[in-house]
Amino acid sequence: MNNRVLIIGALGQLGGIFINALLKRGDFVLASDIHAPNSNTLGCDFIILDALNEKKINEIILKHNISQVYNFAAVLSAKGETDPMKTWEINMGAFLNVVKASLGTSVNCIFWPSSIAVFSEQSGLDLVRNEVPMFPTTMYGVTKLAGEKAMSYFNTKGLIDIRSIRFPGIVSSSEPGGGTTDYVVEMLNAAKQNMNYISPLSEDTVLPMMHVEDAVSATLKLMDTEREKISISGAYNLGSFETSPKQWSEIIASLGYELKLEFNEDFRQSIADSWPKKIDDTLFRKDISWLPKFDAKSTAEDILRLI
Ligand code: AKB
Repeated sequence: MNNRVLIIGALGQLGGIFINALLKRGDFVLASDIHAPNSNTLGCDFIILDALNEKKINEIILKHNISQVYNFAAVLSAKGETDPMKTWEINMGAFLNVVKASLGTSVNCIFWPSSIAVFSEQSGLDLVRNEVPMFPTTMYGVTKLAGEKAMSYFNTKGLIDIRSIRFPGIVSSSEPGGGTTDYVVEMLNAAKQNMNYISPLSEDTVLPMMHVEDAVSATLKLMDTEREKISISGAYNLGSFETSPKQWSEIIASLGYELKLEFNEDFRQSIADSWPKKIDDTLFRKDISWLPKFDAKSTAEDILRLI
């Protein structure tokens, strides 16, 4: 049976590509966000919805007989540091309200993305395994870790089925906003427009990244997996490739673009320094039988083609 999916936070970096992938396989999709889109080219119905409004979420779930909720509403790592209290309120509020609004309804599964922001220097950043000490350095990371603990509680108690992946930096043609890894997309846009780029991270700062299509294929495969095959109650690590601003600019140059790169490190540098250089996602690949399709060069090439 096809799913009836509600996407919350659908106008962000991930929404559009998830909508397309879900529609393509025949799912019913209702997109929502706190603001209306500039023009509705989403390909599905859209509704204005504040992720903090539990009552309205519940009404929409009941009205449309929703079976799955993808909850993308969140303030990301860099923006979140400008008002940490508000970041907590929005990120945890959205997480809890979606869970509360779904309990006892037709919703049988929630997808809620976590992030590499849950990790810290204590996690062993050269190759981060799934279960390691975590002392996140941003409020965004704190909310992701708190959400992971809460989802683990709900899953273990059998209250509701919540699934999660710790996403690395996502490379897409849609723009990210407020993240520490945003430079990967910004640099591609600058190259395409023949502009210079000032990187907020130093040239050798290595972080894990992933083509958005790989993020979608991993998520849909996780959502399609029977619960018994999922060996953990919390979030999975997910990796694909690693890059630094310098390596990324060299890849862009190898594809025929002239990009003048300068560096002006800001507060995002210390966030990046507390994040993994490489992710060990053996557990996800074993449980879910998934492999990424793109490496660093094919990711840059494909996204440059799309923007
Ligand atoms: C961010 O940079 O905040 C996000 C993330 C890695 O979760 N892209």
